[in-house]
Amino acid sequence: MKTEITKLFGIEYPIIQGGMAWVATSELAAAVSEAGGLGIIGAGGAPASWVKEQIQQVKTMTDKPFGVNLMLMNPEADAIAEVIVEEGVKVVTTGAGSPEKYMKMWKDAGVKVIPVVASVALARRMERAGADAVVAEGTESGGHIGETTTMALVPQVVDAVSIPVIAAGGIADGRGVAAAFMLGAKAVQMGTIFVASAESIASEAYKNKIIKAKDIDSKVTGRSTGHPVRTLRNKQTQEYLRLEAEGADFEELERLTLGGLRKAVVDGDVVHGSVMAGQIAGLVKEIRSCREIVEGLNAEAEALLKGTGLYE
Ligand code: TUI
Repeated sequence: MKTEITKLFGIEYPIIQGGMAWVATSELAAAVSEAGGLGIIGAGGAPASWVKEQIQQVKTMTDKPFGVNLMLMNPEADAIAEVIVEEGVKVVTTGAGSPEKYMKMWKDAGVKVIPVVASVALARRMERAGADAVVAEGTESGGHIGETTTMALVPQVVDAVSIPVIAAGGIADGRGVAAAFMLGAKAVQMGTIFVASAESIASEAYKNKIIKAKDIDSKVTGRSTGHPVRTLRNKQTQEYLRLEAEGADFEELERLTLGGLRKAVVDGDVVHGSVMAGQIAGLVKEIRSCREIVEGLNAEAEALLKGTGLYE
């Protein structure tokens, strides 16, 4: 399926991998890009030196386009923004804030800028600031989230901006991709399904927790602190939600989750760690290669959308 987004990035399929902290390493990004989607290195909270190494590694693994996600709360965000330019990265996505202060530097260097937004207001602001497209990310997503569902957010963002919109949140099969296209999206971004892919470096325990998850198994912690985060329920979420209900202060809650994602992804501690995943985890039933995922979902969506004129 060719769309404005496949043309903008020079990719085969309108499928983008989320820039997930700890999980979106060179291995995953290269596998998704090699499969014809857009692989993304997730800077998360990592130092700029790590991001630079990962970019250099992906270049040795694939000649296809790939991107970097800059999580804007990263203390080294300024340095990473420069690494992106120095390394000639073609596409950057951003999360958890507004990338306005880097926009001129990136645009001058010919980097395509795709902010992830959770509201119409931020989508509009990003278009005015010069964004090439936006990812409209619904509250079904894993990790740091906004309030509005994908079903409600995507068509409202599509109507509000004239740049292409990429839908994210709650998508993990061809039906989801087709639905996103019906809402006006020109591509999808997915995270959870790629965490559970063969090439993902996430621990077996993390992948198994996604495979075993049911529809109701995710919880949102941190609503009281203004940083809502969706993870699969475990001892950590239980404890967090109990403390939050008792009115615990920000520092105490932060202590509980500090280093939690690393614990789950790298150490495989899915009991006390943060198992970030979306509501669609219940639909992910097996571990597949990135190629099987990208080609499979594209084929399913194409069959469903045939004759709609929503792609070439
Ligand atoms: O960024 C994400 N998802 C993330 S970031 C992350 S790392 C993290 N770990 C623990 C706690 C907090 C973060 C894990 N998952 N998605 C993109 C996204 N951006 N979702 C929502 C937003 C967002 C929210 C508010 C973007 C901008 C914003 O306000 C910006 C402004 O200036 O108004």
